[in-house]
This record gives sequence, structure tokens and C-alpha cells, in this order.
Amino acid sequence: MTRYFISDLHLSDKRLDLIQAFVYLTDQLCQCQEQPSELYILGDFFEAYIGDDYQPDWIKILDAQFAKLASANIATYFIAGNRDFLVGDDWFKRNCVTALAEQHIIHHNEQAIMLTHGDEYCIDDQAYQEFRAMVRQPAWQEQVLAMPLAQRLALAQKLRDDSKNMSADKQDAIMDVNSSAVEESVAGKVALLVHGHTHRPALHKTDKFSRLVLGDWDKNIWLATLKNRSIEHRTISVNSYLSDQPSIREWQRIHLLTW
Ligand SMILES: [Mn+2]
Repeated sequence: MTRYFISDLHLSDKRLDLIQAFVYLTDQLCQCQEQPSELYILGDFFEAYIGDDYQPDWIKILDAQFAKLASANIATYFIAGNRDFLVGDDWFKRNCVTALAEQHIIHHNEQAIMLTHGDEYCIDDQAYQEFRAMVRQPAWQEQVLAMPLAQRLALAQKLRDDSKNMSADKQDAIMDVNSSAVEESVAGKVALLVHGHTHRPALHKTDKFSRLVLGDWDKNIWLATLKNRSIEHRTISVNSYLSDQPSIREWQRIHLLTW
């Protein structure tokens, strides 16, 4: 069994290059002989998701890729992030994707691994946690989904601008995970935590557990692969990945954890 992990792709109509990279990547996974395999999306797949009824062409391109994954027998799992918490039942059914709880534990070669988006650990950022609590309320979500599309698009834009403005004034450290919060949630339960959200790709090791932080997709794309007794985190620049010169389409291994 091979398991793949991605997060923080932030796909939108403004980044058709990243959508193309996702198409390439999923095509590659479908052609791969390493079956069976699973793909885990750990949040912020979309830059701003406003409801299952919003289906512009770029979303249909993504739908087609999920259909390919399903027919290649690659099971796909999804944990919502802070930008795509409005992904709903219609999207999951339409794309044969399984919704997972905020924190999900998998077992792989006798190793317990916790998967999460990771923003729940950013508790030093109080304003962010208030925002998070608000947008995850079912009542708030229902209210938003009842708005006309144009209004939802405007709201999504406003939330993005607010988040940018808020982040600009913040100290770097408070936007990272709080290590005590991580330890409390993980230690003694699992040997490895895999999350995204912070856009700080890294492999942190303590004597109790390891923590792999997935890279966000921007100039580079990132993919973690869990196979046998190792997890490997690789990256490649979007330009090289989409290039028609095979010689420069080389992934670089950044982190490797074996057990
Ligand atoms: Mn996030």
C-alpha cells in the first residue's frame, strides 16, 4: 500500500498553473503501478471554496481528475482546511472522495500516524482561533450557503483580504503551531503527525514523535509518499513540472523519515 499526502494547494482560477500541476500529478498517480494506493488531501485544497453549487470550468477540470483517481482504484480522502470548510456532501459524492474528521489516525506498517490540517494547533494566534471557531459553526455555514453566488464570491474575497491584512501585522512565531498543543494531542498516541497549514515544510523530530509539515503549492509543488517503512517529502518547481523537457522534470527529496 502506498499513501500520498498533499495539502495547501490553494487552487483557484488565478492559478491555472497549479491546476495543471494537479492534473499532471493525479495522472501520474493513476499510471503508477504501485496499487493499491490512497491519496490524502490535508486541507486548503481550494483557495476559497464557496459551495458545491459553484461549478465553473476549472472546478470541472478537477472533478475529471477525481473521476480518474476513482477508476484507477485510488481511494481519495479529504480533511477540510480553513479555506475549504464549505466543501459539502454533493462534492464528496460527485467526486467519490471520503470526508475525514478534523484529526484522523491511520495505521501503516505497525505505525500509527495522525493526519490533520494543523490550524487547530496555532493557538497563540487568538484572532485566528476566533475566526476558525466562527466559520466552523454549522449555523454560520448555513447562512453563508444561503447567500446568492455573487455575494458569496465577494465574502470569500473579503475573508482572504482580511486574512492577508491580519497576517501582515503578526509576529511570525504566533502563526506557527504551538508545540505544547501538538505534544498534548500527539504524544503517546502516534509516532508521526502529518499536517500542513503553516507553509513551513519541515521534518521535526522529538524523542516522543516526529512531525512532518507538508509544503504549500506556490512556486513549487510538494508531495509526501508513505511506503513500506518510510515517508518521503519531495518538491519540484511548477515550471519544471509543467515543462515539456523531461530532463528537468526531476523531483527533489527534501525530507525522509524511516522506521
Ligand atoms: Mn490553512
